[in-house]
Amino acid sequence: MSPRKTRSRKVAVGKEVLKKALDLTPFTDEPLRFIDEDGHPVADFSLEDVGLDAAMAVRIYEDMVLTREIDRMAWVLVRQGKAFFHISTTGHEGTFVPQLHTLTEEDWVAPFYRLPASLHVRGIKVEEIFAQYMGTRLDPLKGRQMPGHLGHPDHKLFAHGSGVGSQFAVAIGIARALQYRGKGMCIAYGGDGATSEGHFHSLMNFAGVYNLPVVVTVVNNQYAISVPRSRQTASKTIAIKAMAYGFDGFLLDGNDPIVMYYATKKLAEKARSGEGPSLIEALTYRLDPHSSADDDKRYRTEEEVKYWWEHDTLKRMRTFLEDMGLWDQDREEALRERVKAQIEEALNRAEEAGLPDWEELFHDVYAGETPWHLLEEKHLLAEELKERPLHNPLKGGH
Ligand SMILES: Cc1ncc(C[n+]2csc(CCOP(=O)(O)OP(=O)(O)O)c2C)c(N)n1
Ligand SMILES: [Mg+2]
Repeated sequence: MSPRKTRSRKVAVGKEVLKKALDLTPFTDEPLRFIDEDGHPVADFSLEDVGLDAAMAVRIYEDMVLTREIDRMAWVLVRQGKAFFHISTTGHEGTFVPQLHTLTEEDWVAPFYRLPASLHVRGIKVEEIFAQYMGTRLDPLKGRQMPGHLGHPDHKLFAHGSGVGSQFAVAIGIARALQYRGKGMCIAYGGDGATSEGHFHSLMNFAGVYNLPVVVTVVNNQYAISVPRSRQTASKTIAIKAMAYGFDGFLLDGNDPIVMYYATKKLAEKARSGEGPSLIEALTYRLDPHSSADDDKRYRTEEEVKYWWEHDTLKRMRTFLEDMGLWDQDREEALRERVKAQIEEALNRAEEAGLPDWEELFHDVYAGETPWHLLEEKHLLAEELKERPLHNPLKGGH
């Protein structure tokens, strides 16, 4: 083929890709996307066409960078012994940040452990995120949860457990309650591995039967610790599973923040207006090991990880903004400075707050009187702490 023919074919393919994404086509074999794997638009479109304006496009990128840097700092806290565990968000920013930006104050989030570094988008303070990683006084959960299991009563984010997929079951109740009240929707998150749990079936089934206001987002980062997606399900895609439950499923490029924003905005509105549930499969990649207790070299190749770092969602979003004339090196440097200062300040506040009082362990368990067996345990612990005081790895503290 001549170079001109090759180019015109590329343009035609690009237009087809654009149309499929704009139409929000369900059940495709290839992920819907607006930007290619390097970040350039797949065809000509304006920000308006994809429901964005310049301020929101820039905001999404800035929040993705902040999310990345919070996450990198969390790894440092583990190495310093200030947090005992970390589950990384790195690589998932292009999924979570734009999605969270489409939500209103009425909406609920049923989270899982992959989200925390991005939850400032939901209005949670950066210092609260760091405090939760370290379990200090500013932690909304007062150090009683594992690091990375953030919940917040003021931001309609419930405190989830560690059991894979367990948040799906809670999302059924949340979505049903919102349906009764007639406002808001619930975005329910889980990984590719979580789709093998019964809770996923329960949510999908009730979502279809009751027409629940829920957008189920399966973050397909292609692994459940060491188990690859191919060992999780023989389905061609995860999105296609929605067909059997009676509603639409959408395979999206989870590292394309533009399509994540566009699709989630539309599907969340659909849910809020009583038109029913949707399933999103966000195809992405976990750039870090599963957690600070994992060695990913044992189950995936360096070449594979390198490929995904080269097509990092942050790079793609930056390239897109540059193509749109919204970003340059000066703005990048100014942003990096701001984020660095913000992180330092938030981290200091989180750390200087010190550890919560040990008595907190017994608070908020029962609404009424503390039952006798907890009082007995409290007494025993008080005795033990006299002999062996708590170790405090933080610089502040009480
Ligand atoms: C019921 C249950 N089984 C096993 C585990 C251990 N575990 C924690 S995370 C995880 C992997 C889940 O993978 P996925 O759902 O794909 O989410 P990802 O961690 O990849 O984001 C496993 C097996 C658990 N927490 N709960
Ligand atoms: Mg996974």
